[in-house]
Amino acid sequence: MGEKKRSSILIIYTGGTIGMIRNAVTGALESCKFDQLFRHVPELRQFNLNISSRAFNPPIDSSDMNPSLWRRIVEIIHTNYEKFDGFVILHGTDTMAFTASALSFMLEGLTKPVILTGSQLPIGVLRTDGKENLLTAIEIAAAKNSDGTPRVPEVCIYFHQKLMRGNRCTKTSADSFNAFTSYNYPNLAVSGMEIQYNTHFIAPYDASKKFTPHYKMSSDIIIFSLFPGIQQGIVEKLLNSDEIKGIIFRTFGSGNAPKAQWLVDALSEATRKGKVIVNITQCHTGSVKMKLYETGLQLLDAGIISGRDMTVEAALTKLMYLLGKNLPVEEVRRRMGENFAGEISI
Ligand code: ASN
Repeated sequence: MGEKKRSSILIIYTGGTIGMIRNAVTGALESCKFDQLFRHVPELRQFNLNISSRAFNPPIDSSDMNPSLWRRIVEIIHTNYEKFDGFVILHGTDTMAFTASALSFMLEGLTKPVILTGSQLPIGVLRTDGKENLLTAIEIAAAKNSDGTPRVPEVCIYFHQKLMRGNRCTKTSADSFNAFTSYNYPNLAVSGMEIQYNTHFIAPYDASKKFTPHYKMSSDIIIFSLFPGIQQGIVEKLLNSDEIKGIIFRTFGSGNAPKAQWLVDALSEATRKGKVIVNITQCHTGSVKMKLYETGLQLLDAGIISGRDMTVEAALTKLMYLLGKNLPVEEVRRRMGENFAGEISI
């Protein structure tokens, strides 16, 4: 009888607290090399897996993450796609939800697990959350269905016993181990003594999908958040700016904005000039419904499109991805409402 082939997992170490050590002079946490990080997890040898790694040199604090580094991650996955069964990305928590969202669009047609994880305490610290996060993320990346297909063929974040769809997550705590929440979509798995997969909510494996990595992301974009008392002059300057092609417009409640005529005029003028403005609520849960109130309806009339229940991270990176394609504006607006990678409830 032939032996079952061991699964192969590629770990991509980008940096983050998980791999940091404290500078004895300044007291601040600084990134360390991948080998040092690995020395703290001898348990990795106990896996019946082939584990390889690639590392950013130097590793970064995730506040320094940017589209060209997303491209580097995509390139690593692209060139190693056939060789590995799953990918684990070690990443700082601060911008992990942005990276997970961006990757969910850049890795079109993904049929393998890409699991991002990290930690709140460095892996060398006694009470670290990094070990459990890393070990379980690897287990999930290698998990197979009884027919040999991957259990979770999508971009996810695994953190503090929860597996979440990457483009549905937000970092919600700066200091709790339970740092991420997926408000508008159920967790894909929960790990206790066993890992309980919420199969119904996981993207099904589809062999007919063709893996198509994308590399272009446009940064001609801004997040703009409303607040009571926002000033006309400042808003008009922003909306008139020629550099800006897309705006994630953070509104109140179910997608409402003040009734002030100057605001409606400025928004209408901006959309008329070809800017793509996406309405995302400042609330954590629920969805934009612009037809519910007069204060939302006027935005619809101004040409603003509904981001429905997308996270800010998902809406932002989806717009970066679509604007990067140089499509006609109307097509960008239409496609913002389509579901690409489970980021939006239709
Ligand atoms: N500043 C760190 C980072 O995002 C925070 C962390 O990883 N917990 O890189």
